[in-house]
Order: sequence, then structure tokens, then C-alpha cells
Amino acid sequence: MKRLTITLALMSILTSCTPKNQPAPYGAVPHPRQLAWHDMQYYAFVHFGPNTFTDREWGYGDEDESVFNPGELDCRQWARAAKDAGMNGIIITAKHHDGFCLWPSAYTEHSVKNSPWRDGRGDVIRELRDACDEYGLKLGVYLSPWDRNHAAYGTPAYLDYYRSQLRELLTNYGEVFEVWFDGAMGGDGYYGGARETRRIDNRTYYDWANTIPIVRELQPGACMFSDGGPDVRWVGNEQGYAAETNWCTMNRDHFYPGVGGVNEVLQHGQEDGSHWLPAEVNTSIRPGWFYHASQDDQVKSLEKLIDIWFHSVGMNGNFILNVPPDRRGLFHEIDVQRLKELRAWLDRAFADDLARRATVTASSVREGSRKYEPASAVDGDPATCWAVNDGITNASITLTFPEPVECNTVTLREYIALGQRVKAFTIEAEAEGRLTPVSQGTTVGNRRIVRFDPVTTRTLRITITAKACPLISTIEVYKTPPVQTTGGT
Ligand code: FUL
Repeated sequence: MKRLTITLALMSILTSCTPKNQPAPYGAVPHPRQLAWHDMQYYAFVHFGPNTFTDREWGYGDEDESVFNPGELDCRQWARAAKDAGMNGIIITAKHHDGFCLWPSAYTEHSVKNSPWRDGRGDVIRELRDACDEYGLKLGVYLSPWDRNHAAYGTPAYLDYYRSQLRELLTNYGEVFEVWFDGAMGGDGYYGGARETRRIDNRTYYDWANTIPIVRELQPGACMFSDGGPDVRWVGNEQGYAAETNWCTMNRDHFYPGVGGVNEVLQHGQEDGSHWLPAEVNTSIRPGWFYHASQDDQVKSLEKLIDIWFHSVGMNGNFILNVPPDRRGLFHEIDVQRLKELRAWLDRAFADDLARRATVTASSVREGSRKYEPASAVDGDPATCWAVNDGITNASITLTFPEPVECNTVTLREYIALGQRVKAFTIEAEAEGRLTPVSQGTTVGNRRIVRFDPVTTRTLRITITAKACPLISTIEVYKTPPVQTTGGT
């Protein structure tokens, strides 16, 4: 009898933390490689190549290899600046539309090996790999499908070439976290001397179905970016702005790299979309993607960069900020300074999470389980979450501070491993005994940072409407400082 009682007691403990108690996934959910990508949050884009020296944005493809000659190239300087900026990786244009390769590809003469740089023995990708390793950054590669140099562009033979290069890059340079497939495709170019216009049908020509498996085979942990994934989508503009309503899901099958006319959809994602396809927000710290000395006085201002931060990282996206090396082969001093200023502001703004001092209660807790108690949302651990019972789609959580706090910013995060659920939220603050709305919004996803006019309060209540029982992993509360403009545009 005693044994039976112990067994029953053990069984009841076990069932209170078995899968029965756990929320089921909702809709499309991220693959582990996509979850790792979400953690990357902020990283650098590096556009570098002949255009840096010819002062162009899109090289025609006939540039002599001798133009590429950065006298002081130092990938460690890029990596140091990126690391100091708080970035987690660097994605480089291994090959842009002009077809010039920053590594000594075995498949073309149009590369660093025929340039005067390091007497033709240099390899930018190798140097960047080593620098990234030294500074603890991840590496990504951009390999332009459009190649204005290659004679075979437009024929099936070019696809063999493209895939061989992809294999080179993904075999010889260690682990790659992202492969960037650009959407600009076809048009006029050198094409091995033909100097003509070549149009391709980007739905069929590139035969992505046979390129994607190469990346999966060689770099199973890498996410592929393009207008339509397959792992990460473009956000539909190059200004740095995700939409307020931003779903990580999309009906992926309808999209190919370079297919136009869907920018609006890309900005928002699609509620109930068939695939997990989160947005990457790309913009340049300067007007151009490549370095132009004439733009030294047009580096984005700190104010602008902070605004972009709130519209990218703060609106459920990852932020990839382009910092183009100059003709020396260095990040320009003005750009490095601006990166530091952004880091300093963010460090200051998000140093003191007031929520960590709050007592938390909720409208309900999932099956009374300690695992899902509301305090899990303010414990600083994104792996734990506050949850409610299945079937409950409206819920609220209340933070009570020991003393009145002044705040103007709230960060919300969902436990996205089980899907994106929140459709709408309201944040209210208590003043003179009454709760008054200070902000409201729509989607949350991986991270939503909400700004509002400063309030001083002892109580904040966040009310949520979700598509399935909400799983809130993080609530943070801050008083972010004003921005001191330091120049730029
Ligand atoms: C675009 C390209 O055409 C630009 O040159 C740049 O590389 C940008 C990031 O993507 O599609």
C-alpha cells in the first residue's frame, strides 16, 4: 500500500511536468538553424570590391583586376570595429554583380589572384575568416547570382560555375552562418566581351531547387537569405524598416529571389503563413552600399541609427548594417565612430531592467504549474516563459514595482520555438489609482521594443490577445535616455 502511494505521488509529480503540460507548437515553427539565426540579432554587411576603387555601385563586369589594390587592407580592423559595436557577425560580398571574386577562385581569372594586392597571393575571405575567429564573430557570404563578367551568364553552364563557387566558399572557409542570395538579376553587362543585355526568367533560370541542397549539405547550420528565403526573408526595403505588424511566417512557396511586387508582403510577413521565414532588415550606414569618398559627410546620424534599431531589432527582425571599407581597405573613421556611439547609447539605454525588481501576477497560469509562472517573464532568461492554459487567448500580466519607476520603453519577447502567437497588446500604467493605456501594438515575435512617453508608475499591466495561448518569455522595462545628435544625416 505504501509503495502504491509513493508510486502514485511520483506519477503525479511526473505528469505535472510531462509534455501533457507543455504547450503544443502553434503553426509554422523555426528550425534550430533559424533559432540560432534569431540570436544573431545585429551584424555587419561588408560591400567591397572593384566598385570601391571605381566609385560605382554596380560594376559593369569589365573592370581590370588591377583596380583592386587596397594598400592597408586589415580585416582585423573591421572585425574589431564590429565586435566593439556589439555585432555578432560579418557578411561579405564574396562576389558582387561585377563578378570579381574576393577569393582566388579556381573557376575564374576574374579575382584577387590577378590583382596587385598582396602580389596576387591574397584572399580576403581567408583574412576575414581568421579575423572573425579572433574576435568571436560569425561569417556569412554574399554570392551574387547575377554575374556581369561571366561569358556563360544566361546559359545552363553558368549555373555549374555558380554552384562550383558556392562549393568553394562553403568548403574552404569554415563555418558560415548565412548565405546571401541577392535579388538583382539580369541586364546589360560585359559577359566575357559580348557587351549586351541578357534577360533571364528568375523563376526558372537559377533552378534554386538544385542549389539549395548544396548549402544544406555543406553548411547544415547556415540560413539562406533571399527575397523569399528559404530560411530568412528580405524585409522589402533597404531603408532599415520592418513593419509594425511583422509575422515570422510566410507562404514561402510563392516567392523566389528577385521576384518583384511583393515588398509590402515582405515587410509584414503573413499571418498563418506556411513556413517560418523571419525578416532580416538591411541598410547601409551611408547612402551607397560601396564606399564613396563623396559620402563621407552623409554617414547616418546616431539618431537615425537608433530609430532603425527600434524598427528592426525592435520590430521582430535581425539588423544587418552595411559598413563599406574604403580604398585603403579599412572601415572609415567616421563610420567606426558612429558604430561606437550606437553601442554606447544602447548599453546605456538597456543597462537597468526595472522589471527585474517587480513583483509579477497574471490573469492565469498554465495548469498552476511553477514552470510557467509569470515571474518567468522577468527572470532575464529567454528559455523560460509565462504561459496560460490551452484555449485561453486573452491574458494579462501585471508588474508591481516596490517604488514608483520612471519608464518609457518595454521589451516583449515570445517563446518563438513554439510559434508566433501574439496578435495585439496594450500596455497600461497606473496613475492616481487608475490604469491608463500608454501604448498598444500588434505582433511581438522574437522581440518587440515599444517606446512611449515617459511615465512614472508603480504598476504596469500588459494585456495580450493571441492566436493560441500566449507564451511570453521576456518582459523588460527601461528608462531610455535622450539622444545627443553627433552629426551625420
Ligand atoms: C541589392 C544589390 O543590387 C545592391 O548592390 C546591394 O548589394 C544590396 C544589398 O542588394 O539587391
